[in-house]
Amino acid sequence: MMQKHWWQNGIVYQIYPRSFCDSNGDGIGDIPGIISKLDYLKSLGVDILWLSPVYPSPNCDNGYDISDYCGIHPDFGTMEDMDRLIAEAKARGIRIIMDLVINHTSDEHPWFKKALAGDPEYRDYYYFRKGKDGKVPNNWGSFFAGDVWEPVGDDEYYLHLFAKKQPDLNWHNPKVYDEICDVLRFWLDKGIAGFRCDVINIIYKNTLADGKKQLALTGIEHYLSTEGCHDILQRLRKDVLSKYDCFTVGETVMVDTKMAGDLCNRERGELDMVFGFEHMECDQIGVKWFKVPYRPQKLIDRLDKWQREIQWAANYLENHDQPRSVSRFGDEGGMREVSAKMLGGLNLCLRGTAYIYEGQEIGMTNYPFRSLDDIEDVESHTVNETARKMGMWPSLRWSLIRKTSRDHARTPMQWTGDELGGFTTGKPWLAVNPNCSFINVAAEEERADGVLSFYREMIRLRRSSNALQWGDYRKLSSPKDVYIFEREAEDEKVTVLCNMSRKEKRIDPVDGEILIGNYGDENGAVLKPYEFRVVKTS
Ligand code: ISL
Ligand code: CA
Repeated sequence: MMQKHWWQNGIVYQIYPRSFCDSNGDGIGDIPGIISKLDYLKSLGVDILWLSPVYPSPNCDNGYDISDYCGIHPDFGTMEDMDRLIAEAKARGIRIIMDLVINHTSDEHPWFKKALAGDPEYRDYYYFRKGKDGKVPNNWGSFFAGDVWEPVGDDEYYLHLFAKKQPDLNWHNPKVYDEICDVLRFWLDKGIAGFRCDVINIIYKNTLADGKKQLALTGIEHYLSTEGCHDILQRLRKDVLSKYDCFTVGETVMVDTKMAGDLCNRERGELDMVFGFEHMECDQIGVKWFKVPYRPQKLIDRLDKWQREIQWAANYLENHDQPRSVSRFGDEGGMREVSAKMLGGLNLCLRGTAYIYEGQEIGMTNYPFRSLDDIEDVESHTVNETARKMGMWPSLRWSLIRKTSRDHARTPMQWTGDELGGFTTGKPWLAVNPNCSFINVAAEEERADGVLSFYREMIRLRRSSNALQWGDYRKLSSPKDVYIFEREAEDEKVTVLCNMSRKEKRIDPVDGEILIGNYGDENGAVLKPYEFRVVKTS
C-alpha cells in the first residue's frame, strides 16, 4: 500500500504574480494583491499555491533570472508582505510553494558580477571558456533559439542555455551546492511547503564537448537527466528537504516516462513528482514553433501513456509558458464554456496531483496579439531575431510567434468586467484581454452554471471521492477523440467520459449515477460536443 501524502490529494493553483492582482496601481501584480484574493482561492477549494518567482530580478525573463534568492522584488512588495502572505494563507489552510530556479542566475546576481570582475572563486560558479578555433567553445543550441555563448572580452565566453542574461551555474562546484542548500533552508524555515524546480533535470552538464547536430537543442545528450543531476537531487533531499514537511515538483524538460520515473522514484529519493511535456507537444513537430493541427486522439494517447507509466503524475494543461488550454484543445468561440469545463474536469480526474493555472478556472483564452509590439516575452523576441537572421519572412515569423507566444498565458487575471479587468487601476504591464468584459470572476460568481462554479463543484467532488483521489487508473475502449477511463478504489469506482472533439460521439452507455457533467445529468449513449461526465459505476 502506497503511503498517502498531503501533496498528493492537495490541489495546486499556480500564480504568476505579475499578472494576478495589482494592489497599488503601478500596473504590476504584487503580494498584497495575492493576499487580497486568498478568500477567493479558498472558496475555489485549492490547498497549495505555487508562486512563480517573486525574487529580485532585472526581469529579462520575468523573474526566472534571479539576482537575489533570499529577497523579494520591490515590484511585488517586501519580505514582511511575504511573511504575511505565508501566515494568512496558513490561517486558511493553504500552503505555499516557491519557484526554485537553480540552473542559472541573473547576470546581475552578485556571484556573476564578482565572476565578471575576475574573482576566481566566483568564476568557478559559472562556465567561462575560451573560444575554439576563433569560434564559440561548442555547438550547443539554446532553449530560446540563438546563441548559448556570450562573449566577455578576450576570446572568452560564458554559457547560457536560456537568455544571455541567464548564465548557467556550474553544478560541479561544491560551493554552488552549499549556497543553494542555504537558499532552500531559508525558505523552508519561513514555512514554505516546497518548491517547483525550474528545468531541474538539465542542471548538471557532464561535459562541454560538441553535441550531436540536431534540429533544436544540439548538445542536450550532455546534460539531460545526467547521473550528476540524480546525485544532486538525492543529496538535496538527504541534506535539506527530508528535514521538513515539504514536497518538490520538478519541471523536467524533454523527459520520457522512463526518465521521469527515475526522477520521482520513491526509493531513489529525488523529486516527488515531475511535469512531463509530451502531452503539451502533441500539436507540434520537433519544436513548439512548428505547429501541426491539434488532434484530440494524440493528446489522449499521450495522457494515457503517462497515466500508465508514472507512479504519481503532476497533471496540468496550462502554465505560464503555454497558450491557454481552451484556445488550444477546446473552443474559444461558442463552445468555450463546455470545452473549458471538460478540460478542467479531465485534469481533475486524472490520477496524480492536479495543477490549475490562474484564470483557467474561468476559462480565460489566448490574447488577440496583432504584432510583436504587443509582446513582452523574451523567448518570442529571441526566436524572432534568430528566425530573422536565418532569412525567414516577417509574416511567417509572426505567424509562428502569434500562436505560441508565452504571453498568451501572462495577460492579467480577469477579475471584473471593467476595462482593465479589475486587475489594476494603473497601466497594466501587459494588456488585459478585451474579452474580460464577459470572461471575469465577478460575472462567474453570479452564475450557478458557469465555468467557475463547475470548478468549485468538481474540486468538491474530487475531495469527497476516494476513487478520484487515490484510485487506480484504467483506460476503456472508446471511439476516436473520446477519452473514457475508470478510477477505482477499494470502496468506489467511477467512470470518466470526455468527448474531446467538437462532434457528437456515439458510445456504449455507461450505467450509473452521474456525479457531475457539463451538460446536465442526462446519461445517454451520445456524447455531445466536448461533453464531460463522471459516472459512479459502483
Ligand atoms: O517555454 C518553453 C516552451 O515554450 C520551454 O522551452 C521553457 O523554456 C522550458 O520549459 C523551461 O521553462 C522554465 O525555465 C525558463 C523560463 O523562461 C520558463 O518560464 C520556465 O518555466 C528559464 O528559467
Ligand atoms: Ca503593484
